[in-house]
Amino acid sequence: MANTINIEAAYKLACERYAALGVDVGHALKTLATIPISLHCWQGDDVDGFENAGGALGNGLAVTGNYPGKARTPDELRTDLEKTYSLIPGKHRLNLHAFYGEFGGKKVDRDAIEPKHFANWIAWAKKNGLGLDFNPTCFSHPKAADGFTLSNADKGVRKFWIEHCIRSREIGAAMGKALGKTCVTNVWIPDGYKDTPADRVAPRARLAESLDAIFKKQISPKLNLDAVEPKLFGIGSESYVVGSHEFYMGYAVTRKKLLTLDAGHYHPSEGIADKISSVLQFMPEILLHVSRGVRWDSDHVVILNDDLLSIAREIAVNGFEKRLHIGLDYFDASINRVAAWTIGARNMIRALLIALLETPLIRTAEARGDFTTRLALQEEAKSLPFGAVWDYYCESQGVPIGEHWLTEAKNYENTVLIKRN
Ligand code: RNT
Ligand code: ZN
Repeated sequence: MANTINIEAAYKLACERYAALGVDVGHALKTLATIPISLHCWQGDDVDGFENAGGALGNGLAVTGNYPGKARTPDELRTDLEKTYSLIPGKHRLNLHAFYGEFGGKKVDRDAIEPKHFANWIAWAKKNGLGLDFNPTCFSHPKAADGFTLSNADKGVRKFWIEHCIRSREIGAAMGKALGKTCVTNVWIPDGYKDTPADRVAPRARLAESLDAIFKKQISPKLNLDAVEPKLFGIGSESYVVGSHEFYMGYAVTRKKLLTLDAGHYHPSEGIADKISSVLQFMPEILLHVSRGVRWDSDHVVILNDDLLSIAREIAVNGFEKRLHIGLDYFDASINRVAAWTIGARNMIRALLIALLETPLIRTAEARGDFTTRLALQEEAKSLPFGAVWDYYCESQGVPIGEHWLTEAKNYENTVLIKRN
């Protein structure tokens, strides 16, 4: 285990170095501790859910890998999450999908879910001091098999999914109420065509109408906030996605909803960082799905790359942390799933820390038109001692420092996960 005295000595030196650049490290750490990350429950079981054993994933979501130890029950998923939270500094949240409800062995279809099916999750979240977020599950279901849900041409199918989404908002509100922490309920649907459509209009008109029906009932924004998630393409919807960026951008602005920006939902070379300051001109809050596409919307584990750092700096430098809800969204079944969560979450937090340590001198250089200094300081920042600050933060939050979290994840694998096969 790393030596506490060394960690603190390195931290002190780092503080001096940053102070010379006008950065108050202590203040940055205080801010960092207030930013929750919503961990996505679906990394723990490869987006299977608990409705029916071995439910077939479809609708453009693809998980590859067969690493041993995936959670098979809500209790196993909760145990894995507890382990994960113990390896991540700070207080965070859990993002649940509707098909992770607990239905007591009964067949409860999506249009019949109720808050009571999430009572164990709520009690568990309360016990662990976590906030909850929610999502209707509009995929992996016979009524989504033709690739259309809220925009389906069949009125009965639309009605089914509208009811599911209405109930999901109510569950979100029940979570918000029980925990005293606002729930964000995010609507994502897979609807789209593999090949060139003849009619691009009708499905979009139907989607707008369905969404209006879903959001008709007013719910206190203290309990639940609604978000809508656009996408450019998916597997099986390569040529046309009904809920495109422009569709939901317009919808969110006119209906006063949150827009969800998923890092994997745009052209492969297009990042979401630059979108944050644009859309926040026109809407009060947004939801982020932090993900990593590799050549496509592949949902790889989030790493500390330039995309992530750019997202984090847009949040931190502008003080947007109060207007942004940060969730992770990826699924990798080829590595230890507790590690997958931990790596992505620690990277998100570490990226925020690096961003919070940005010197104000970069901005002042820009303001006086000194772009030489701006570029020079941006580049020098890449070798500043943020690692020492990160180690100190982990130590002060009582979680493992550096790679020591991996020892714990491996022990957990050898004592708990391995027995599941
Ligand atoms: C799919 C969206 C969506 C899902 C989750 C499981 O492309 O990103 O957010 O990943 O709802
Ligand atoms: Zn997403």
